Amino acid sequence: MAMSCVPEHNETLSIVEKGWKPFELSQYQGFWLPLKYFSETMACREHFESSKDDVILITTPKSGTTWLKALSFTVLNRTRHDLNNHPLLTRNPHELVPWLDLDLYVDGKIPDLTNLPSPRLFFMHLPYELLPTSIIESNCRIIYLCRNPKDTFVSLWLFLNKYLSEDEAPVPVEEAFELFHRGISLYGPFWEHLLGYWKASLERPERVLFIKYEELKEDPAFHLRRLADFLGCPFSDEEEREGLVEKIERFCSFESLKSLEVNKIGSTRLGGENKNFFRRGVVGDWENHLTEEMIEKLDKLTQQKLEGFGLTFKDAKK
Ligand code: PAP
Repeated sequence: MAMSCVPEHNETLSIVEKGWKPFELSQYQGFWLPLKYFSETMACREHFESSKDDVILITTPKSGTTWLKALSFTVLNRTRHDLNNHPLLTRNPHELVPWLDLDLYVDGKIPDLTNLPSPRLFFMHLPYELLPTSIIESNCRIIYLCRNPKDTFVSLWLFLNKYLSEDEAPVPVEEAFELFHRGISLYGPFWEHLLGYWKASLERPERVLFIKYEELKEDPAFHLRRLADFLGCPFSDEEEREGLVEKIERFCSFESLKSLEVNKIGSTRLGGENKNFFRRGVVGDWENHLTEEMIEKLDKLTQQKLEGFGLTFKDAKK
């Protein structure tokens, strides 16, 4: 039975930032969380009981979440679902892999997740430092996907503007950029989000797989094999012979998913229109939206924040 849980954390939400429309963000332990879903996140942090077989997909918003969900779901369930009669043909990836806190701990109520088939596949945007402790303690697998900051910012800015109602003016790129650069963005600061998982992947590589969107784009088949190995279900010789890796690559490609009827209509449970999760799907679109000054500022900050940790991006347009 679902229990109600309304956590008393309001005293910790001292700073609220309204600029990143349509979500007001509140600072919590150094990160910016959407105020609207605070009860969901806190209930999940306090009550989620992880098992070591769980697989948790984590991304910074607009790093390719939809793609990672499609790939991971397909790889994990490949003996159960034939590609010719597959759930992704009729359901959006966000429907198949639930957002652990926002989809399942609705209004802070605690769901019963014990009957879900194993391995349970969930998704979150939470930074490593704010994960439910049971996720760390259970030693379950975490797959983290991130993307270069310039494309992430552009994708986020354009996506959030689509959420605004007709009477709300779009947020100008200059305003959104200023906030992002100051670290104020959904689940940001962006760089600290990356570093939390980057360090964890270096410390516990068998439990935390770190993937960059740009590298996934460059060689999806290589990363599909890496994903399957990490999940403990490597592609067999027979699957390799029949070209299954390449078939999954094509099946989950931007063009293929975007062209499906289900991804042209309808919305996710939280109100994002399915079609808005498939915009351009390329590396380097930032060149079409950012000024020279913005590019320089963001590159400089990224270098300052990440270089010492050996984390870099190949973000040039191909
Ligand atoms: P979310 O974090 O809000 O769930 P997410 O799926 O990460 O969103 O963001 C969508 C981005 O991934 C879009 O990038 P763009 O705005 O730069 O175009 C979208 O086009 C891209 N994307 C979605 N599906 C795929 C795919 N199969 N392959 C490559 N990129 C994809």
